[in-house]
Amino acid sequence: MKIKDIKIFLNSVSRNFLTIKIWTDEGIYGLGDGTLNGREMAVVSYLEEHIVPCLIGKDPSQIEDIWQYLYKGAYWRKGPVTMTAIGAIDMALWDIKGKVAGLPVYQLLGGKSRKGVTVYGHANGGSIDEVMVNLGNMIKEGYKVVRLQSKLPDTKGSYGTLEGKKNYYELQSDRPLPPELEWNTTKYMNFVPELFKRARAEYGNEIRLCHDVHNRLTPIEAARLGKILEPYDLLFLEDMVPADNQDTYKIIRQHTTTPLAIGEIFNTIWDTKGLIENQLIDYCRMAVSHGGGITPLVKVANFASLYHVRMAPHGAPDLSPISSMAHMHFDLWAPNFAVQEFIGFGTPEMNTVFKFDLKLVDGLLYLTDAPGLGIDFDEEAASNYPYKRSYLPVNRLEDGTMWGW
Ligand code: KDG
Ligand code: MG
Repeated sequence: MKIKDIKIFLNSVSRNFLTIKIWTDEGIYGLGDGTLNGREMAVVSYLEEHIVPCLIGKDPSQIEDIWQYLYKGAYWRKGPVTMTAIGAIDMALWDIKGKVAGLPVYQLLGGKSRKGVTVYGHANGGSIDEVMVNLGNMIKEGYKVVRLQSKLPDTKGSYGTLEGKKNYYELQSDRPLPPELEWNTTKYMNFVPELFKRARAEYGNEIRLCHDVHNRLTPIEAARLGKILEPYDLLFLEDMVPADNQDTYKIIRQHTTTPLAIGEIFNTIWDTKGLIENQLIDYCRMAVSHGGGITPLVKVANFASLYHVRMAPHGAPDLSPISSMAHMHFDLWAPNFAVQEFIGFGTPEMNTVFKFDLKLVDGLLYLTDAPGLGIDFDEEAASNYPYKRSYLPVNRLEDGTMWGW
């Protein structure tokens, strides 16, 4: 079997998604997600100009060799654009392998380690009251783990909501230039404990809760937040500070027992190495798309398992349903999987384009035994939704200083 063609689709189906379809000479195809929020065209061009020509005629069953060829062979290793492009190819090759074998991908990885995938949903809101209502509804729906994010009072925009729209930033597709928002660490530090205090007072201690700090604190502020939140027993605090300097996590770790999660912007196992082997984190959030595919994520999981670090892959709305399905197979297999971020089954528009079969029962997602990744992509329906340039927001302190969003 040989790779005959690789097609690239960039569509704004509720938001921009980059999908690839690898065709073999035997009429089987595989699908991959190459979406890199706000930098989609860079991945398109990396694929079109630098990957596709090298793969035509290659044997699609040689997944490991193709991965090494694209990673080592480029000479220029790592980086989100390179690794997302490789990730899309890798997913599609696993999809093909599963279809050829007539088996779901989790079987090729070693079979199921659990009956279903525990997910965490998001309870967002423009105020604590609103988050509490959403949390209550999610508990009624059966969620066992919920992430809480609330808009900060008296600030211009805040992570988790989009002013009047109360929607995900990641789902917006109408920002031809990055909107500018405001950040105030003092207000945040005073406000967040109240959010979790209310959640515990109103819903008790059984529901598992988490929160995403989105890289907005300094190490010592992060250490303090972790300590303040200890009484509310979080499953994890995510992205307290960027891990460009992995040693900063030592400062946080020595002050708090609140579990720490990071990894959604990691591209290779090297981004995880120091954090995992020094036992500075508890959950690794690497994703199949931005982390270079299923092949390297399996290696990260195995490495993490030596240090009691568990996998909790990124599942924001800017990962396409193809990544979500690839995660499902990975999550079912990985012995040290913990929880999958899950934001629902997609918008009606998305459901005309991406076809898959998942069931959510009592906070666990269940997969069918369809071969490969178990997802299809309707090219014709997708062509109704042309790409629109769109950015994530940027953040500034009140005095105008650039900050992390
Ligand atoms: O594109 C950026 C998003 O993926 C990110 O903001 C989502 O932090 C995120 C999360 O944890 O889902
Ligand atoms: Mg995050």
